[in-house]
Amino acid sequence: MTKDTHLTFRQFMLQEYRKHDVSKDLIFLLEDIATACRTISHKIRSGAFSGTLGATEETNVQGETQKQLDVIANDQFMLHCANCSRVAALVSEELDNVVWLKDEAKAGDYIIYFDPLDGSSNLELNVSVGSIFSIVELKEPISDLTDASVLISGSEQICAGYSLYGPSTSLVVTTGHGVNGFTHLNGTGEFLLTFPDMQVPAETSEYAINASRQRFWEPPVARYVQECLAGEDGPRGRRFNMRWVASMVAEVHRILTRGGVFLYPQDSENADMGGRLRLLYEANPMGFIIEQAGGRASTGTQRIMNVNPDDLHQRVPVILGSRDEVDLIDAYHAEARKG
Ligand code: AFP
Repeated sequence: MTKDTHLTFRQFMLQEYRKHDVSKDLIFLLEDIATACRTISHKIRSGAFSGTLGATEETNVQGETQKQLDVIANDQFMLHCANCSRVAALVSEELDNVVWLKDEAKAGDYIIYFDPLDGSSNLELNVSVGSIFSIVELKEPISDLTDASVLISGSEQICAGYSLYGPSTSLVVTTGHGVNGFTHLNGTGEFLLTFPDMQVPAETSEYAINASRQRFWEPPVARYVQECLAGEDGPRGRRFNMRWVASMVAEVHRILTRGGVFLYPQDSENADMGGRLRLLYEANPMGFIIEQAGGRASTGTQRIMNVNPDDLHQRVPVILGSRDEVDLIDAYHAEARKG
């Protein structure tokens, strides 16, 4: 691979500006986010030397122990996102409340939601982790700068993306005109377009679920997995493969690359919280990306991007990936509701 045969991130985004009128401010903001991701990638790769792979003594608002790199990654996102004068507010998995960067938020300003380091329990294992982000453009000014004023449905997103810190560092972005994947070229430091127009195949024979939670599953999910496990002799008439990385970014990247379905459903243990994964900075951006690549993203009962948020750190059930599989799991939920 050489630089000459691949568009740089900036070249690609300027094409998007010409073709789809993507705002230049959004392009500058995405370049700042790309810088944050490059820096986080470097800090993860050097974490074993700097002694930063382990935990802090703090817990975040979710009650989860923060890793040192969770804090470092959060600082990078805060620093680089604040660079854009159109950003009015930042919402992070690692922070209890909204950080307002302005005294008043105007129509056209951006709200950025992010999980700076998803899957951080994998850090010491040298297994892939990632950052996830979502951007909403305000249609109306906000006079009352409270946490409640950024509870905006995922259908309002104008951009979403993630960076995957794996054997190479990827940046995958949608601005609502398909999904494009870039790879960080060591040496020049640029993200180059390596996976244009990513598509989730409609059909798949691969699913991802934390099977250790089987005893808590609700009937539609138990039924779906049971039928996959039955293989050629079961109702699906074919074998299914299973994967579980415990890092949503890695699971979504696999689904964008070769198809599949990912489930973190509501179950009897997490029902009180509404599920496991967070709506604003995990489920919504991943839902937008998967839909833009031709897949579907559902809670089992509704489209994820149509969920009306009522809390900054709200959790939701997540079922996303190849369209036919998500349709089938939704149909099992509908049948279960009818009894
Ligand atoms: P962490 O960021 O706390 O490691 O959580 C990762 C995650 O939110 C998501 O990336 C995984 O799909 C899921 O949680 C893993 O959950 P399990 O611990 O049940 O495997």
